[in-house]
Amino acid sequence: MTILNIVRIKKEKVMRLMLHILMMCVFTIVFFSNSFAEVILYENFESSENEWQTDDDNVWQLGEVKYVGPPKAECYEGKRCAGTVLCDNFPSGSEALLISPIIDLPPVEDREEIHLSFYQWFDHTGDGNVQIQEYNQATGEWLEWQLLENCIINSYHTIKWTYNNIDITEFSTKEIRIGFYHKHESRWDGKVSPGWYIDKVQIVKKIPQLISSFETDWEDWQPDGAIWDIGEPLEVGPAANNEYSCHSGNKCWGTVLFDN
Ligand SMILES: [Ca+2]
Repeated sequence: MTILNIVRIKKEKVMRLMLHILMMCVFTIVFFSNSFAEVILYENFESSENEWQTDDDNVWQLGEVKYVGPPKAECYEGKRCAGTVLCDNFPSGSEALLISPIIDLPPVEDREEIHLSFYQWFDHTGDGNVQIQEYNQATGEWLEWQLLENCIINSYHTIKWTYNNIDITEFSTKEIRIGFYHKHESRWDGKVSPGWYIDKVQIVKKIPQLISSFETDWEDWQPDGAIWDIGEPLEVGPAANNEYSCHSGNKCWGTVLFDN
């Protein structure tokens, strides 16, 4: 082998290495630019200093859960959450709105979307929905509340804290407020219930991603109801086949992770 050949082979190896490094850089830039998320609102109600308000504080309250409500009186994140009376069932025939601070939604580009997400737990004998209100800069007045999503219709309950995600991209560039509306009609039997509990409310601007490891959160996926769950498979499923793990990592999706 001549010296010229040796130099040529080394040059080819260096070129291949540089091409590999270049491709890795391009992949990294594309991946991180796509997964970039701008958090516009993050509220877990852990601080008593916040700008949330209600039209009836005998119904919507912020603080620690006591006596009734989610299992073991646990909020989704931390020790405090929002709930329709934190230490008792809600009052019969009550109606109340929990209102977020004013939020400026940014503009979006290309495939960017803005999503409102929150965790909820409810055992409710009435109705509950999420609404949005837009500020009219021209008139200086708030417009009528608009329904975003019905969460509870005429009595329903969840087994555990569940995730909810709503696309609010159409309100991009608007000044808005989010409202959680609770309503209960007085019943002939006077029956009331623990009510509706909310925690970890977020508004995020990002390009939704198909790929997810489910190790930390639902990310851009969303369950419809309380059947699909994220966590460690226990008792049934992979565990029943002596496979005590997900395909990778510790968490995966499952249709009820602890039972059939
Ligand atoms: Ca909390």
